[in-house]
Amino acid sequence: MADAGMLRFHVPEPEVRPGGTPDFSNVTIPKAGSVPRPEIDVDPRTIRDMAFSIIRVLNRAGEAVGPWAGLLTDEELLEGLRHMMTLRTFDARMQMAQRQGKTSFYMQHLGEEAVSCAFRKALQPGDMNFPTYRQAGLLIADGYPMVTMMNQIYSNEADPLKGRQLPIMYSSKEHGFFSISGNLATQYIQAVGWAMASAISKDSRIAAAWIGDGSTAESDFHAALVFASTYKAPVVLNVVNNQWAISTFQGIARGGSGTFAARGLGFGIPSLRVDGNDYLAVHAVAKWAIERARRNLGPTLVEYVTYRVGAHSSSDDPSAYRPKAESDAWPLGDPVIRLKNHLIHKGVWSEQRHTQAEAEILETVITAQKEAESHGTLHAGGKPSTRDMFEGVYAEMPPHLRRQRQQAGV
Ligand SMILES: Cc1ncc(C[n+]2csc(CCOP(=O)(O)OP(=O)(O)O)c2C)c(N)n1
Ligand SMILES: [Mg+2]
Repeated sequence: MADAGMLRFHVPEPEVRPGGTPDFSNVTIPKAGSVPRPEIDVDPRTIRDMAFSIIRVLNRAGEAVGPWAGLLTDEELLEGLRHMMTLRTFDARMQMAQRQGKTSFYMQHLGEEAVSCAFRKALQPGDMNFPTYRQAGLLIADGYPMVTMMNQIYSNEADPLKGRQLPIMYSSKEHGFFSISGNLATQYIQAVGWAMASAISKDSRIAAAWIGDGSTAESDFHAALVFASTYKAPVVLNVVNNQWAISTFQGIARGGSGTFAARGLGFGIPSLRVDGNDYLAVHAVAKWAIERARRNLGPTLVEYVTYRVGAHSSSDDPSAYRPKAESDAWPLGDPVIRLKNHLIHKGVWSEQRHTQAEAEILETVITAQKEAESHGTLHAGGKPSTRDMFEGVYAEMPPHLRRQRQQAGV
């Protein structure tokens, strides 16, 4: 009782700092196949424990096991592997392009490829994602042209967004990819609002909201959950828990709730956790949640348990705040290697075909990059026209902008 009467202030601390030995012994990993698959119209009160477990399909031997397995054909799985490999190669090339000064900024998905690639395949055309900057797999897996993505990254003359957005902040209505906003968590309330509007107009398209672990600390996240639960909006509420928010570990935003999925329980929202490095598990859980939304059963909160292997962005150096080998110690492995091993186990893939696919994909990405660079990069070649800067915002241009445009001579 030495400090009776003296108040204490608690700041959660990560287990390990740079120089320490990575330790994930506090991350409880259930066996693959061990979490049941409830009926779509399950009473949310009966599955509250799912917010504290992890749905997994792929086991260590590369087998797909349990009630969430068996939804995808071999062809679909091979396509999924190709999407993830493409995203990884795209990332590596664009990261390098940033280092070469061809763009000002880049953000990688390393280790998180399964989340966005598998989720996209569970959606239908017309559904709308409200993504963050770490879900480019939604575009890659939907066949959005890589050249167009690169044009945006280079802010060149063929950039569909005309240099108005930060590199990687894509936008494509046709591909169900709402314009990315750098203001974290704003997309969560927008997704719920869009979903409500879809229901009000008696449409059949559902929305998917995306947020990172750190951004759940924003009040927009909580406001979105109020609206989603009260109005049973047709929306899937995705939380990508990659353990880090730049240099802040997930324990800060998670606070005392135990898991991010558990945040949904107070709102009566069915809340699941899934192995985010397991393509099959992500896809199966996404299907389940999307079907609930489409059948007017309301929102589902899904926490993807994964790990951000790369730096936060091209402006970040993680060795300043976490042990260098921490990603190697991550107990859920690598999503590309796990799906590759599964397909080899099934006899529909091999090391040799994988190496060959890597080379083919690299060639495709380089070809796209050459084409994009022919339209210009940050410091060389074609740029969006100065005139574009004035267009497309106001239906009728205000006098002060008209004057500025005249001054600029465009
Ligand atoms: C409202 C707001 N606050 C802070 C930032 C600065 N910021 C950009 S990314 C980031 C970390 C986000 O971490 P998380 O939500 O876990 O997503 P991750 O980067 O891990 O995918 C922060 C703090 C911002 N862009 N917007
Ligand atoms: Mg994060």
